[in-house]
Amino acid sequence: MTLALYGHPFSSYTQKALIALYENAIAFEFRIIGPAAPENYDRLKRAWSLAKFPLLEEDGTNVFESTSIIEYLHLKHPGPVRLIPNDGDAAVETRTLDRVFDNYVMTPMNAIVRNAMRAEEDRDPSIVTEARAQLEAIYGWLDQRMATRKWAIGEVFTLADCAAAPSLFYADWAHPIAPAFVHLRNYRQRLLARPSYDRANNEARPYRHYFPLGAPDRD
Ligand SMILES: N[C@@H](CCC(=O)N[C@@H](CS)C(=O)NCC(=O)O)C(=O)O
Repeated sequence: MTLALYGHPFSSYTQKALIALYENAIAFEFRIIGPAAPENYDRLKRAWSLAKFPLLEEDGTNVFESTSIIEYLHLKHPGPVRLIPNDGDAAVETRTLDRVFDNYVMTPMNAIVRNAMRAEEDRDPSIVTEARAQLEAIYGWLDQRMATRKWAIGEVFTLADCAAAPSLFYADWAHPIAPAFVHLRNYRQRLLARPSYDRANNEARPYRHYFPLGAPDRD
């Protein structure tokens, strides 16, 4: 039985899935998407025609979308860290916060990054202005929320924190979290110190030069 994850160490959504694998020490094979392994990209493309990664493969089953990958791991490879709480209300809150981080942190952060990757003449400053405003709004909302919580939904580390770690990591690079948002900044630091994310972050270090806005000399 082989569990394989297709992705790239520097990819935010790959990191989200890696955190879940590392939290419960699940054995898997990492298959990198990149020029050195074209066969991995071919496999990804056959399994999911949009070729977005990560993709999880197990004995002929393909699971794409990072949230669904974590839901799959929760069902098929349960471990001591229950990333989806058993309590129904807490599970709804977890899934809501997972959507918040993907849709309202990761998406505007990606918009800024993708714009910077375009040729100079194709860049659109209005995309960046809008994305910065969206990030500023969600930073404020999250800062209030994190004033009374250790992790996204409270005392337990969940799927929502798997989404939060890479999204806040890169969002702060693209649009720094202001010092006034002290609760959010502290939460980001807690995420960075979590061993599962620390490992994913360290594995991504060799690729920091890929960050089109220039990676800051920290974190
Ligand atoms: N909603 C997807 C997003 C996946 C995604 O956009 N992945 C990026 C890498 S972080 C990707 O595949 N980029 C290459 C592309 O869009 O062709 C998920 O949660 O897995």
